[in-house]
Amino acid sequence: MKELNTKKSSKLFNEAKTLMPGGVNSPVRAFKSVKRDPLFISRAKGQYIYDVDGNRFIDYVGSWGPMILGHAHPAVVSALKKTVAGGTSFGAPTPYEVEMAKLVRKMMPSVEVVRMVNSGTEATMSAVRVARAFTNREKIIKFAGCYHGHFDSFLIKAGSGATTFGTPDSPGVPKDLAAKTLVAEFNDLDSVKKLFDDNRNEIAAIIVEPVVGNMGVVNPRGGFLPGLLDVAHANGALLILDEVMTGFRISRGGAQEAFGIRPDLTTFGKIIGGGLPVGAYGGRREIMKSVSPDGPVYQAGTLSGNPLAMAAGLAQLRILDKQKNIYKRLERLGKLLEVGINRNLVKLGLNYRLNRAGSMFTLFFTAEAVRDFRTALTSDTNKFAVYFQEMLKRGIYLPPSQFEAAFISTAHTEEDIEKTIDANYHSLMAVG
Ligand code: KE4
Repeated sequence: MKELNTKKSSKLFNEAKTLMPGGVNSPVRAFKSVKRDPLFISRAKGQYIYDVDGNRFIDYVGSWGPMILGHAHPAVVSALKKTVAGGTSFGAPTPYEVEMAKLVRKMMPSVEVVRMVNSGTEATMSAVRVARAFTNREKIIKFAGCYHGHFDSFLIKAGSGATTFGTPDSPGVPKDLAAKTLVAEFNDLDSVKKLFDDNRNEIAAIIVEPVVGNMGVVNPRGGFLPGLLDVAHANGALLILDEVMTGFRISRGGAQEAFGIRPDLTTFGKIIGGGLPVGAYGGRREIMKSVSPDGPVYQAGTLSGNPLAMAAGLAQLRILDKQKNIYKRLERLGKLLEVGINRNLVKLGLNYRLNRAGSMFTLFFTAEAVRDFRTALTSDTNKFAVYFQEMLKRGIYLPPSQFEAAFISTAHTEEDIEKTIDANYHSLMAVG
């Protein structure tokens, strides 16, 4: 397979590295784990992205989730054009925010009251602050392998075993704050119960990715999510569903609709902004009324509810809310890809594992069923790096890490999926 011409990207990357940490504004974009320079993207349309060297790729990153309708969707572009003509930010309430709050509540009825912020991290850190205030407790439970943004309380690695206190997973995180984050194992309710037994009346909340995207895609076992809600409530704690990735992605009403559970708080990001910086958190009215200026829990933001971001998010959400069969189409494309890749694995006598949740998927380079972080880590990341580069040469742009979710959009076609299956076959042969 011929090598890609990415000279302009590499020239830009060399300059970027003298200006920004690692030459990027978010670490995963640096392509470190796939052992090549990142591509600098000039534009995107529908399912395609185009790099500065003129290469075109079928895009399965979709800006890490927001682009569920594909890039530069006409409804989003025209909403932005119309809105920008009237100004970009007022630092005052706008009708757009009312519309957005109403639509979020309609699509996710557990969210009785919602606050807009500017990123998924802001949403999750604020939800944890509210949970700590509402319960008057300080500890939280998260799961190994789940990512909720870069708030200090989340940058924690499990102590030895999953039952000891968290320790910082990044310099700069205070040890005594880290100790308030307890780490359990995803899909292991007993590991959660033990933490509650060992920390009676001290745990404010459990925060969980209901379908994990950040160790690669890992689905909850039957009963796990309802079990979390029960064990949280039995111990006077709240359940926070981090739906930054799954919200409006795996179903119209996110994971809470797909799995039929009503969390106390939900966090959002990505899709809700249509590609612009937006996050949100919300839930039960009695909890959210503690948020300033109704209540004493302070949280604020200059650009929260920004009119441009609201316009883009509303344009996208209204289509997801109204257009019939969107999620059926995403499921059909996802299934087509899953069947094709599994057929390739059988043909090649390979036992790698494909996990999928609707239009989110990850091919793990391991023979073990991937159910949690421990099994995800059995993947061969060197093989993944070779696979990533082989797929890139064949015009397929995957997330540049074994431990990330890939995303299909409604702009992808059956033909794109067939092309991807074919590229997958030849790339797997190259990996061996
Ligand atoms: P942001 O602060 O990046 O908007 O959202 C943080 C976040 C919170 N919760 C979940 C479930 C998330 O997936 C994320 C962010 N996801 C990563 C991709 N795995 C963002 C990509 C990046 O860090 O550049």
